[in-house]
Amino acid sequence: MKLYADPISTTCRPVLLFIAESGAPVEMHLVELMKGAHLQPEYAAINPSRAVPAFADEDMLLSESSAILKYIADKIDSPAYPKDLKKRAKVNAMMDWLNTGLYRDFGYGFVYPQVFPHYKHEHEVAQTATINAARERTKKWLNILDKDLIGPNSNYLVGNELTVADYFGAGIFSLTDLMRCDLSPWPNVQRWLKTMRNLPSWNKVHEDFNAKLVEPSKQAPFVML
Ligand SMILES: N[C@@H](CCC(=O)N[C@@H](CS)C(=O)NCC(=O)O)C(=O)O
Repeated sequence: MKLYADPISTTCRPVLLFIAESGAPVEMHLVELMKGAHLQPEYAAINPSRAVPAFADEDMLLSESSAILKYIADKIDSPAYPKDLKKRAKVNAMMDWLNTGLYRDFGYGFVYPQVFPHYKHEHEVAQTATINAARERTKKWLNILDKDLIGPNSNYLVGNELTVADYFGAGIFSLTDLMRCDLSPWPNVQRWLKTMRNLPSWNKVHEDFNAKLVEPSKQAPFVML
């Protein structure tokens, strides 16, 4: 198995973290976003969307971090992607919730227009309106995640077992380091994220992200959550 990835990417870090924690036999191929390696024709042949991560198992090519996580977990028979139909459905639901709800508003609406020039709106009014609307929607998602989905009794996003949904969510939440977010209004989210940060491979997997994005943005005048 081969993974094409860049650890600065929010959608690559969950896969890299899961591989590191599970010991899955996956060969890492670095695709440096900052050098535009993902835009080269050789990479477009692997992922026509020109985005990371991409994955290969023999002749099968796969994109989408969520699908890649599930595939690797199944391939190595990991309990992180439960076989039980009902448990698996809950993990799938959580990953879709994160991907199409929280990540859409927090990542694409709030963080990326502030951090990446190609996501920034040309007109200041549109930029401010996008960020403000996404910030309010992000808070709504965080309230739901904190009170209804994790709640005071669960250790993880889906009950008390670590699943691929936690890896997926942790990638999105590592963006809170970049944006210097105060998560104290959401104590259950904070507690869960602390558990994920304590995974043995967390620091190593987040080294490049911290050095290339978090550190250089320490003084950036971001709109706060
Ligand atoms: N839905 C995809 C998103 C992949 C994605 O957008 N990756 C970003 C990095 S986080 C990327 O490669 N962007 C390239 C670009 O913006 O040109 C997934 O989950 O894998």
